[in-house]
Amino acid sequence: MRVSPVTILAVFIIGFFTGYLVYSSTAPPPLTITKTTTAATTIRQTFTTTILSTQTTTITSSYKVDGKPVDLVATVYRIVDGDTFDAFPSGRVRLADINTPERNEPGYNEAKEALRRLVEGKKVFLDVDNVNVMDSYQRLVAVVYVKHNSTHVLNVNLWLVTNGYAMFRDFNNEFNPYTWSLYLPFS
Ligand SMILES: [Ca+2]
Ligand SMILES: [Ca+2]
Repeated sequence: MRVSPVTILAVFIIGFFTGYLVYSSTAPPPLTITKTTTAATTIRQTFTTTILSTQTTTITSSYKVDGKPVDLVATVYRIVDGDTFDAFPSGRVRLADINTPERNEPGYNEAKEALRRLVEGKKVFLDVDNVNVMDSYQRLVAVVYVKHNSTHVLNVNLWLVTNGYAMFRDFNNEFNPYTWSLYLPFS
């Protein structure tokens, strides 16, 4: 039996489309790329937005130091030096308006150990500088409070100065270190 070229062509075309239909119904969906942002960037953006706007979003905690709402509560997991630590979710925190000795300067280790005893592994209550939020190294600038007892917190920045581990350095920001009190009521 002779098969005409038209029949062969028709079978070929039908086969091609059948194959395509089977492929298109079973092929995986096109790859989509989801935009991701690192956690640190998200935290910083959220926090910066919060501080620079109205301080009324969920990040503002319900704790109060001296009757004023605490800007951020964080847990310290690493001491960097006498005036800097890493905490979650705040990221790196630089204690406002004080300065401790740099590495290889006298008093460096003592200041670092003093800060470690005060805050390492603990929950800290941060009053973040509303004026600049961060310094030029992207560290959150804050007055740091830690629980002293059930009714009061300790101003860590001031404690380091009064105990000889740090000096005041009054930067242009929200804080005036000469008005600080060592212990403040906490609720
Ligand atoms: Ca503040
Ligand atoms: Ca200041």
